[in-house]
Amino acid sequence: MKMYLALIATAFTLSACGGNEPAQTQPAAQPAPVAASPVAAASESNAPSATNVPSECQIVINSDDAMKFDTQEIAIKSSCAQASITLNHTGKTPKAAMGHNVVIAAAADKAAIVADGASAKLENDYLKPNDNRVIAASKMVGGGESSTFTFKTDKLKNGDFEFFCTFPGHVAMMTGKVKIVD
Ligand SMILES: [Cu+2]
Repeated sequence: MKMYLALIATAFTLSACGGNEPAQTQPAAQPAPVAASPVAAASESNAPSATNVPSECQIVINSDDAMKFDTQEIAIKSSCAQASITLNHTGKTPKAAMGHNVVIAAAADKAAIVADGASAKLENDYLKPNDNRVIAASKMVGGGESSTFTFKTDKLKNGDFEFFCTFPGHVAMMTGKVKIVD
């Protein structure tokens, strides 16, 4: 019986070693793959900000090195008193060259927020500090980075609202509507 167990243990050890070898030969500098489930990845790394937001009120937006968001509309359910938005940058270009953020504001305030943001420079994520026209905003992210923010939706009840990126030159390509839907 002891011999039998020893054989099993030996076989297990051998198969475990065999399984580890391919992983060790992979280049260490390989870029991390984009998370298969952005929502799950975001709630892990940003748990404090999204903990109280139901999954149906959690929105994921992807952006890339081609200066694009993967959606032109953010639809927030009217039942969501709070919503969270996770912005993923699936590209590789650093923030200084191809940074993106998501800013939510009244459509009428967009141009002025973007203009003041350009003056505020990258060190302020291209947003004027304490700009009270901004309803909510993510951090500026570069390739491979993500940012999650949570906000109350009550300011979105009346009027036209948009989301956009304030990195200089991006707003024409990177903007869309924010809507409250049933
Ligand atoms: Cu951008």
